This record gives sequence, C-alpha cells and structure tokens, in this order.
Amino acid sequence: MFKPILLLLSIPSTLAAIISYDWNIGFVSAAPDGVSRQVIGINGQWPLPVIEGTAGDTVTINITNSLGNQSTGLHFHGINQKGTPFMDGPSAVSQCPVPPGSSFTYTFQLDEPGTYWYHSHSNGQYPDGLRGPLIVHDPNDPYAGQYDEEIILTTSDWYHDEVGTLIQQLLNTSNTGFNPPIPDSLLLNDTQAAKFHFTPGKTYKVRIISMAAFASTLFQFGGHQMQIIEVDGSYTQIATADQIRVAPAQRYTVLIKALATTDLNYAFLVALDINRDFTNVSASVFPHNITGYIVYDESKAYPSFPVEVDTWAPADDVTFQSQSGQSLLASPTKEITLNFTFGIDSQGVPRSYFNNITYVAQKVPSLFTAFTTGSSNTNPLVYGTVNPFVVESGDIVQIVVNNNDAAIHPFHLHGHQFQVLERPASGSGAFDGHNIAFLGAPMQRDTVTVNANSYVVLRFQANNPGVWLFHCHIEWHVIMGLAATIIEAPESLAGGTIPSDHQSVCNAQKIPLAGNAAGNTQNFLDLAGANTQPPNPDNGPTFEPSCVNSGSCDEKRKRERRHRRSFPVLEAF
Ligand SMILES: *[C@@H]1O[C@H](CO)[C@@H](O)[C@H](O)[C@H]1NC(C)=O
Ligand SMILES: *[C@@H]1O[C@H](CO)[C@@H](O)[C@H](O)[C@H]1NC(C)=O
Ligand SMILES: *[C@@H]1O[C@H](CO)[C@@H](O)[C@H](O)[C@H]1NC(C)=O
Ligand SMILES: *[C@@H]1O[C@H](CO)[C@@H](O)[C@H](O)[C@H]1NC(C)=O
Ligand SMILES: *[C@@H]1O[C@H](CO)[C@@H](O)[C@H](O)[C@H]1NC(C)=O
Ligand SMILES: *[C@@H]1O[C@H](CO)[C@@H](O)[C@H](O)[C@H]1NC(C)=O
Ligand SMILES: *[C@@H]1O[C@H](CO)[C@@H](O)[C@H](O)[C@H]1NC(C)=O
Ligand SMILES: *[C@@H]1O[C@H](CO)[C@@H](O)[C@H](O)[C@H]1NC(C)=O
Ligand SMILES: [Cu+2]
Repeated sequence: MFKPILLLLSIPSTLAAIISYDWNIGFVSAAPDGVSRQVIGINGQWPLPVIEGTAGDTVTINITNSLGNQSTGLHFHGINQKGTPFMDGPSAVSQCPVPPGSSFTYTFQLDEPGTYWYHSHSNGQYPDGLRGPLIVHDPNDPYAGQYDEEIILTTSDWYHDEVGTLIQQLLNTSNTGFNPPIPDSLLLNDTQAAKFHFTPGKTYKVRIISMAAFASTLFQFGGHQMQIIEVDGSYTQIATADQIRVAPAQRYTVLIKALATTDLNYAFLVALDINRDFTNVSASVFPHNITGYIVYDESKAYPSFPVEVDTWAPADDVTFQSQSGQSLLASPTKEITLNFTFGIDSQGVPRSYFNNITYVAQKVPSLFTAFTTGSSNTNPLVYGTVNPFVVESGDIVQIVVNNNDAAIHPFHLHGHQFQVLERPASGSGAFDGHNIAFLGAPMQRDTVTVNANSYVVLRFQANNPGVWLFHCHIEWHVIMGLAATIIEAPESLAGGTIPSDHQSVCNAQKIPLAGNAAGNTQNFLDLAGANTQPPNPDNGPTFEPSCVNSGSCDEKRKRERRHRRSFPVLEAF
C-alpha cells in the first residue's frame, strides 16, 4: 500500500537509489488500545508507513499538510543530514512549520545504516501519532550471516487526549509539581497484541524502536536472551542481556535465537516505566504492562501466566563497546555544561531550564540566521534565547548534562552520534570536571539517559556544519523549554542558500527568512523584537491563521495577554 517508488540511478560506481514517497498528512480515526480517537495518519492510514532504504540511498518525501487546523513538519531521528542541515525538520530551528494546505519536500541521504525513526518536530505534535520507523539496511553489515530474518518492534506510550489538551494541563499555573501528562496505555507495534512467529533454528534480528513521548519501556523475553548489536544507529560489540530499558527515542537492535523445538510458546513482558527513578525500588510503579508472545506453534496453548519480573536490572549501555573500535576522542577543545532544572517562570508557568534559560523559539529559524548574518553568525547573541552554543569546525566537543531533577531523562543530539563517556548512578551530583579514562571504544548513540540527580559526559567531533538541537526527548519537557542549540561551524554556514520550498512555507506565513532571531537584517546585534518569553497560552500545534494575518503571532499573543490581565505587568517583553 505504501510501496515507495524506486528509481535506480545509473551512477556507475554505486547502486544508490532514490526512494520517493508522496505523503498526505491528515487526521484519521484509530483505536490502538480499544479507545477510539483522532490520530495523525499518512495517506489515510495509521499506523504509519516504514521509511526503508540502503545506506547511500537518497530519500525524497513530498508531504502535504491536510490537517486543516495544525502546522506540521518531519524530523528523521538519527539521520545526520550531512550537507543538508535544512532537511533536519524541527520548526524554528531548520525550517518554518508547514501550514495547512501547503506541501514541502524533504530530500536527504541515508548516510549510515541502522535503526531510526521519523516524527513530527513541530510543537509537541508526535504523540498524536505522527511517528514511524526508518530503517537503513547495510550492504556491509558486520553481523551479516548471524541472523536469518529481520523484524521491527516499536514501543510507545499512548494518550487518549490530544496533545493540545495535554499541553494546557502541563503549562498550567496550577501545575507547580511540573507533572507531565501520564500515559493511558502502552502500545507495541501500535497494537496491544504483538506476536513473533519463530521457526526453530532461525535467528531473528529485532529492531526495537521507542516512539514514546514520556515513558521508557522495559523488555524481558521469557526463555530467550537478547544479543544487543546496535544502539541508535551505531553497532556495538555483542552484549548479552536479559532485560533492556528503552527510553523515548532510543533504539536497540537485538539478535534472538529461536529455540530448537516447537514444544512451547513463550511470553515476553514489556512494562511502561514511569518511574521518577527506576533504581529506587520503593518508588516503582508499572501501571501498564503488555504481554507479547513468541509463537512456535499456533495450535499449542500460550503461557497462561505473564512473565513475572521481580527486579528490573536492565543492561547498562555505558558498558557497551562500540563495534567501530573508535577510541575515546581526544581531550575536548570545547566544553558545554548544561545544568538542568525545573522552575516557575515570571508568568507563573512551569518550565524546564538549561543554565536557568528556557528555550524560546525565535521568529527566524536559527539555521537561517546562521545563513544570513555573515560573520556575525559566530556570535551566539544573534540567535536569541535558544541556548545557543557555537562550536568550531574540528572541535572535540564535550557536553556535560548535570541533572538536578530526581528522575531519569533521555537527552538527544541532532546531527551526531556522540560517545558516552560516563554516566554514574543516581545521586552522584554534578560532574566535578575530572579527566575521564575509558578503556576500549566508548559506545556511541544519539539519545542517552541521565540518572536522577546525576550527570552524563558526552563527546563528539564537530564535523557536520549545521544548527543542531540538543534536548530532552520527553516531549513534554521539550514543550517546557528543555533544549539547547549547537551552532556548528557557522563560518561554513554563512551565505548558505535557503531552498525554495522553505522560502514558500515561510513566506506563506509572513515569517522572516533572514537576519538575527528578531529578523533584523541591518544590525545583527539589535535583538529588539526577538521572542524572549515562550508563548502563553501555548496552543501547541494548532495553526493560528490570525497570527499570519497580523504578521506576528508573538505580537498578537502579547496583545491578548495584556487584555486578559487585570493587574499591571511588570516584566518587559
Ligand atoms: C507534492 O504533492 C502535492 C500534492 O499532491 C503536489 O501538488 C506537488 O506538486 C508535489 N510536489 C512535488 C515537488 O512533487
Ligand atoms: C511490527 O510492524 C512492522 C511494520 O511496521 C512489521 O514489519 C513487523 O513484523 C511487526 N512486528 C511484529 C512483532 O509484529
Ligand atoms: C489548570 O488547572 C486547573 C486546576 O487543576 C484546572 O481547573 C484547569 O482546568 C486547568 N486548565 C486547563 C486549561 O487545563
Ligand atoms: C524512593 O521512593 C519513595 C517513594 O516515592 C520515596 O519516599 C523515597 O524518598 C525515595 N528514596 C530515594 C532515596 O530517593
Ligand atoms: C507489571 O509488571 C511488573 C513486573 O512483573 C510488576 O511488578 C507489576 O506489578 C505489573 N503491573 C501491573 C499493573 O500488572
Ligand atoms: C552547573 O552546576 C555546577 C554545580 O552546581 C556549577 O559548578 C557550574 O558552575 C554550573 N554551570 C553553569 C553553566 O551554570
Ligand atoms: C540560576 O538561578 C539560581 C536560582 O535563582 C541561582 O542561584 C543561580 O546563580 C543561577 N545560575 C546562573 C548560572 O545564572
Ligand atoms: C483539529 O482537527 C481534528 C480533526 O477534526 C480534531 O480532532 C482536533 O481536536 C482539532 N484540533 C484543534 C486544536 O482544534
Ligand atoms: Cu526530560
């Protein structure tokens, strides 16, 4: 039904293909857990199609926004977008949101083999269903011959309310406990009845993808072990595990060997982990479990008891060794420390902060600011309140996240697979700056969890010019502002050309394409008019045509806010 059109290019030395998709994005009704609701579908279908190709292929996706009342956009999570930073997808970072009625074409190369996914990166939209798998096959697979078949298994928390409603509860002045919306259920492959059919003697390569908005999922297969071979698009040396914990946006590819006989069928348990901190057993709550089955013989009974797990002690990914053998990157030439906290802002709204700054989307998408502010683009000031960090080409960048919250959070960097150097236990406090020794080849991935009241140390080499978000992948925390912006090699971004599709969708909404964060093309250091407060109310993905007509949503919202208030407003906008 979703068969991509394959056009083989006659390039002599390679067999790279162009894989084209034509996607009409619109609401459809679905009931994956028995409760019917409106979800965001593609070409009238949900669950969504798989994007699939081989490393080196080019993907082109023409999306048409038929949602009617929401803007949209797509991000291809884990794809590095080398040379195409304007195809990364986050609204206000590398593009303007695509308004209802508009089309937009994404074209990019599948640069590295592995297990990825795509999702909306526009105003917290993906929990309404706009997310699906993205698989890049490997002609030079180091594990070729060690498995017989491949299976995708997605996992996701699920809500019965739409994102817009959940955002109103989240960003509510009465939400002083910073409570995220709690999921209503858990889905496996967008159903609650996932089954593997195994044949004795075969080995299965299972690509586990978390498309969750909030909660991690814990996996244990009855009677079968997992051999982990890939995390987030980076091969690992084989790591054997009975349990894994898959945080939102993470992927684990595991080999599972079928047993020798068809005597029994087996269950596997997937538990939604909404723990504030899963290492604290007394705080353990698993409100949603799903039992799936490994079926050898349909005519035989399924196990009558679900897998019982007394203790979750999932594999520690920091102990994995990268299969690439790439040793620890040399001492950092650029260090970025991000202290993460929650707090109430001057309007009484709960927010999340890096170094006391909550991310505020700007008028001009940050990448276009880098393109159009000449040599001033090396000055973080021109980007506005987006937590900008400028790194130079070739820098060895070390990012430290100090998590001052009593829960685990998954952090994701666009544009790179970073090395994970150190992630101590909960309660370890802030990183003290010591030199890090690492034996062998550190694991690389694109989304890493940080334990409660603890830290993580990451490293990557600045070899991919672009503007890349670094953010918590709990979607609710992104909405609360937990994001920073890496401005990578700005000197090679200056003068960059904004593709015509981008120009059209920005122009259609009167969003400026050039200048600093405020759209000032004369004086790049004059930030007057830049957004300094997050939108309040935050209407999430809702398209606001009135903003377009008045030229600026920000101006319109300010007016509304002033009218609503019956007391003097002291903060300066
Ligand atoms: C994308 O799809 C829309 C709607 O079908 C169509 O009007 C438009 O021409 C397509 N764009 C490209 C580049 O194919
Ligand atoms: C999950 O869905 C994918 C298609 O998205 C399918 O290929 C796969 O077989 C399904 N996995 C299971 C375990 O049913
Ligand atoms: C904000 O929270 C209050 C108290 O819990 C509730 O009455 C109100 O409906 C909430 N507002 C929204 C928009 O959800
Ligand atoms: C563990 O969780 C319980 C229940 O939420 C809480 O009372 C206790 O303080 C927590 N312990 C630690 C060490 O965080
Ligand atoms: C889910 O599974 C875990 C592990 O076996 C168990 O502790 C928990 O009670 C289960 N929760 C529910 C609601 O069944
Ligand atoms: C982050 O927190 C640590 C520990 O409290 C502190 O030493 C450091 O100065 C803070 N860094 C920033 C950028 O705020
Ligand atoms: C952040 O805010 C806290 C509390 O208001 C203050 O103690 C701290 O100095 C601030 N840190 C920075 C880096 O501004
Ligand atoms: C947008 O339209 C869909 C489909 O009719 C509806 O379910 C949803 O509630 C609407 N959203 C908003 C914010 O109006
Ligand atoms: Cu978070």
